[in-house]
Amino acid sequence: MYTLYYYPANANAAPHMMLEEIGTAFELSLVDRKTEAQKSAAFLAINPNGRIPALSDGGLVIFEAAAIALYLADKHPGAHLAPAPGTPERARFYQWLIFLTNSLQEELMIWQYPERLTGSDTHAEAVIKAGSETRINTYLDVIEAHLAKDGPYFMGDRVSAADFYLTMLCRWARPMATPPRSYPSISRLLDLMTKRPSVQRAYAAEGIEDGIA
Ligand SMILES: N[C@@H](CCC(=O)N[C@@H](CS)C(=O)NCC(=O)O)C(=O)O
Repeated sequence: MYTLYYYPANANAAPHMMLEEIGTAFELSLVDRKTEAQKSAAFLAINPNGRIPALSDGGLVIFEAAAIALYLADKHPGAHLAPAPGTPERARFYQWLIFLTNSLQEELMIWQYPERLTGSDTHAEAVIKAGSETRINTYLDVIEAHLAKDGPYFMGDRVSAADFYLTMLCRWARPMATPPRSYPSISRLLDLMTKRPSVQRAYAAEGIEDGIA
């Protein structure tokens, strides 16, 4: 059985929604950030980066949310959460999922925690945060243009792991001056995703009560 190591609405959310969508058996294991449990020796043995999430599947333990998402999609092909390997659609799917995790997610980390880069330099912190927010909006522009042309989902008419991933990231971006919800095609995708029972079950299980994205 799978165990997903999580903290509410952290980077575990995309794998968690996918586990619900797949309908497979899994259990949740809380890594309590309030007590810095992600930096405990026990959790560092699971993810040496001290970051959430991680997934265990029998003897296999993996970290990185996108890697977990890809693993789950491949292990459960009947759920159709990724196009078949070796196809042009799969290439396009890789493009979007890697863009989400490598560009948008990383930029969101900088935007949320600029002080991790700037220390006590509050002027630098403000500069970094503003520059980061501009870059996030540039990435959202790219996603919006794609979804407007070829949506409503990343892969057209069929939901995929990339849509769960974007839903997770858009929640984090809600406090932005120009948030994801102000983009019509992203908002349409979020409306579709937040209506899914799997998405609602995952966030409810994590104790999220202030809306999903
Ligand atoms: N690239 C990693 C990022 C994971 C990550 O940064 N997780 C955050 C929560 S969303 C975390 O564990 N933060 C705690 C910390 O940095 O100490 C992934 O996608 O799994």
